[in-house]
Amino acid sequence: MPTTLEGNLIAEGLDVAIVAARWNDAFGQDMLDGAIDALERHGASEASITVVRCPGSFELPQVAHRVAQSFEVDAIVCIGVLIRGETPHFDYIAGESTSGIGGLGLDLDVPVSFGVLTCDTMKQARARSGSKAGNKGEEAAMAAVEMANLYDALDDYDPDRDS
Ligand code: DLZ
Repeated sequence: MPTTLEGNLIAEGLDVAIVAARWNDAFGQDMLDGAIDALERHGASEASITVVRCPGSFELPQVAHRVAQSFEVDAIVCIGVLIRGETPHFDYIAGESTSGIGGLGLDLDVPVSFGVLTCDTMKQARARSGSKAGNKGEEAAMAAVEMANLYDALDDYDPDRDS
């Protein structure tokens, strides 16, 4: 049998920071609430969750980077809502936000999850922030928990232990 390493969904004992952008907060707040609720339902205490608010999705990578420098966390969840307008502005912000958050995950010692909606319409944003298509804030929170526990499992793993 090969060894399989994976992270569980137990949030007890994990310190998690949620960085949430304020743009389109009608949907962002529901995603933030979903993320907090998911963490608490999986064992995180209120005191172990820190919410950091920033202006827009463009700022998410900058603030998440600063969070990792400022205090100890086991994982960071980024939450934002981008809704396409009439100009290419959306594409520039979405690109920076996505590649910035992805790059951070590679640079930092802790996982950074991506709870950023990139929608063409408000209807799509509504569907993904707690109605028909689920709650992407909740999904990002659970991905962060799984990743933090996976990193712990990797840190503890010794391939030579049983040989
Ligand atoms: C400027 C802007 C626009 C047009 N649209 C959004 C959006 O849909 N979602 C979002 O999170 N932020 C948006 N922003 C704000 C930028 O992310 C950023 O905060 C500003 O350009 C200031 O740097």
